[in-house]
Amino acid sequence: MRFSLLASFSLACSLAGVAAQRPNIVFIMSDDHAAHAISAYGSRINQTPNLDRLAREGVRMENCFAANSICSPSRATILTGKYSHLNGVPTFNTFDGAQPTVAKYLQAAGYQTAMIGKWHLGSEPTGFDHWMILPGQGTYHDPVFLDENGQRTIKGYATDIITDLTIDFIKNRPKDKPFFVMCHHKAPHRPWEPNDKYRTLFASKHIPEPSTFNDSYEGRTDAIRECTQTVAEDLTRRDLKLAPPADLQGAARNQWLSVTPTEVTIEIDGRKQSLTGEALTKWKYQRYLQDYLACVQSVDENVGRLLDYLDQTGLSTNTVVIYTSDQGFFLGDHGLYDKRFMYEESIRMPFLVRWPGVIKTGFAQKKMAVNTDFAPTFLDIAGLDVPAEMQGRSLVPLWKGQIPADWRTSFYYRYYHDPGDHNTRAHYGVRTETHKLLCFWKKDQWEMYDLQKDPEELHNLYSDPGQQEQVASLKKELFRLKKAVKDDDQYADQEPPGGVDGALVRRAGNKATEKK
Ligand SMILES: [Ca+2]
Repeated sequence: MRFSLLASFSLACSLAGVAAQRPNIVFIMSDDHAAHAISAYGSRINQTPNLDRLAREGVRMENCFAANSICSPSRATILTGKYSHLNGVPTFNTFDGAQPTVAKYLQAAGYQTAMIGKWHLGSEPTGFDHWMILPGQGTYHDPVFLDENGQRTIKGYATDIITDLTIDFIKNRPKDKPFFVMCHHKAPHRPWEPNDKYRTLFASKHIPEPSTFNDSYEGRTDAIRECTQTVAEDLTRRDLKLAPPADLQGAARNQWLSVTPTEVTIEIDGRKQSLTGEALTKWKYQRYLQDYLACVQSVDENVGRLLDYLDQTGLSTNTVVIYTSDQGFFLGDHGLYDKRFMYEESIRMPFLVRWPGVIKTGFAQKKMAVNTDFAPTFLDIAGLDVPAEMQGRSLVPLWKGQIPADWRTSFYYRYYHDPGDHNTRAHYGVRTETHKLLCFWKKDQWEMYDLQKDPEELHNLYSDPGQQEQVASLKKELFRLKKAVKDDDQYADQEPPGGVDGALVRRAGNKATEKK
């Protein structure tokens, strides 16, 4: 009897010890930050020393993918661990906050939870002890934030402020609980407005064009020709930061800014020069990337600031820090900007993670991760079971260099927003470790790529007579996965009701959110 009491007491003590030691989770996510604009991922166009530090001190996931490459769907998938067709956010639909989320599970298990920054899911956040979000897209300068009690405008630059608010949360949290904070940057989303300190950082630099910048689209389906996300034709005067005539006001000014110019007059060494055609396209690329990369520079600086804060407070040793983006982005690749397509630059999410003393350091993991894995991973970090309804699995073993024997060698993708903002055709597809098959289902048009021989995805082999066995095998895998993830074409023809720019944006006022 005495022994058993003693045993119970020591068990209780050790459980309390374990509870106190549960790791904190700092999840930093930017918006539209392509992995190929991070030097740790081999960027040819910029340097990101603070993100590189995270890579050096932790693990870099080489093949982490968004299951539906746009903002709100990726966010809904990260919160629920489920594909769009099961979480109800295939495009820009209001997220049903009554459903289970990883924040709710962590909160119920004793974590202090917070959501700071860009939310873009339409409904008020649930499962968070504290939240402070941008309405809709929010603004880069002097942003309005909504919280549990109301709203306030904070002077300054969004990326700096979101970091400040994240640090404030960590500072003021109850110290007897582990914490989980989602620090979601607005940057580097369009319209790519840099902080003043970085505005001219890339102005005098020539940014090399990607090798596929002049892709002719030969052999591809109609989709890439029909989309309106090209650098050559679809960037607006607003995107290019062209100054409207001083006398234009209100609607007329907005109208002027939304024009996609076919001729631009610039001044070089005091002489005016008119740009058209190829010269204009090249100039547009420079303007786009100069501002995009300047926005990334602020993100990198602020990741460093957060890492420094964790170091100074001694929190680093028991805090998992993750950096990712809600999807990738075309940086002139295939002549495009934006995301949406199932091509590599769009679906690949940067994913860096540091967990001192537990996972590898300076290690690159090539096995495939999907954003459905994030929620199960957070639960695993917290020592919690993963509910069966979640469709991904924990990435923690991969970070230790352990590859479960049944780890995925293919993943399923589905994009719905057609015509959407960029006339991008709906499609689904499968990516294996060596190949990719895409189906633009509304037109029954297909593309197939050999990723080993053609990593830039320039040669559509779908109709190649020598590839029919490969095509058949990929089709079989595609429909096996579609069934396995319970995609019954729930949203193939019709979207669920509601949008992400509704009530919260109305509450804050239209000026609190930027135009897409
Ligand atoms: Ca995004």
